Amino acid sequence: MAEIAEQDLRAFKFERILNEDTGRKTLNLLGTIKGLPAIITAEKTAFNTTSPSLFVSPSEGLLSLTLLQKNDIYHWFLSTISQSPTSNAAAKVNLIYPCTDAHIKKYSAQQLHMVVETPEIYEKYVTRYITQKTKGGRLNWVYNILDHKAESEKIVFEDEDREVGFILLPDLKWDLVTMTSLYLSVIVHRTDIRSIRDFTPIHIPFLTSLRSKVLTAVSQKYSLPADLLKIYVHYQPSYYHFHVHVVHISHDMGGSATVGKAILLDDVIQTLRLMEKGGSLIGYKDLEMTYVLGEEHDLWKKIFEPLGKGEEPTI
Ligand code: G7M
Repeated sequence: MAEIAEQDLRAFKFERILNEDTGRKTLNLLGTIKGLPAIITAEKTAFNTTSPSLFVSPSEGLLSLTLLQKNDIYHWFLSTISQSPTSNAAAKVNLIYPCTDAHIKKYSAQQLHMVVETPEIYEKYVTRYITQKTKGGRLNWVYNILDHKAESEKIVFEDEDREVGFILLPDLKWDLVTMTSLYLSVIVHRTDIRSIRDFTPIHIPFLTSLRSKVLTAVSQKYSLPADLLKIYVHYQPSYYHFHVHVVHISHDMGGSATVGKAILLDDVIQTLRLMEKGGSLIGYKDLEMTYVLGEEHDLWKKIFEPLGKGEEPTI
């Protein structure tokens, strides 16, 4: 299977650059493989700090060096670094093949906008969008994980209970090696929660027990204490099956943990506790939610852009 995947990647025919970020050192390419659209996303990995003493070694650290300039006590070089795909990879490369138009939009450079989603907009339009997005195989990868058809060898922890259970495993963004960029996902077994909009105070015990089991599992497997982890959800998420992001505090991964997208799980639980005082019927569906959307996002194109022009949404 690994060989087929590699052959596919090598057969990639470049079409155009979708996005490039020189700060985060990432590159998104669109192309085709055997006539079908495909996206490659590449990200330069963090430095391997497991053997920092070897950093200047000409065989295991900095291989070749070219002095660019020297000025007083300042020297700057260009260098190649000893690398291997298993212990010290140069880049993390993801392939989405075949990809859909939605993937192409998601990975394209685009202008961002802040939007305010009122309970009415959510109820009237966004729920319709969410229903559409749960169809058509978009959640296949989630069900493959829950059914142990994919990634089962990477599971860190599983609680098999159908109601409160979940699987904790590495997110596809993690290189599985660099501890300071640790990135795990919690994918719940229950299928009735599409996003935090479905939460009411009834779910407080579910969320608090999930949080505590995740912290125990991460501490046992990676020896990482709770105060070194960011645990958050996305609104809007890309996939409408409830999942939680568990990320090392040192990892700065661009858009994923930023204001306008990420909401700390602790804040969700606190908000639900406050809502409980107002009656258990109140929930996240009753909040005004402010978040960031890219211009290519269907929610922008079909709902918020028309609303901004005083026009009827086209969802
Ligand atoms: O934005 P949202 O909260 O929906 O984030 C979804 C997360 O799922 C992202 O962090 C993705 O990197 C992650 N993810 C997406 N896919 C398709 C996969 C996958 O196939 N396997 C794993 N392990 N994570 C994925």
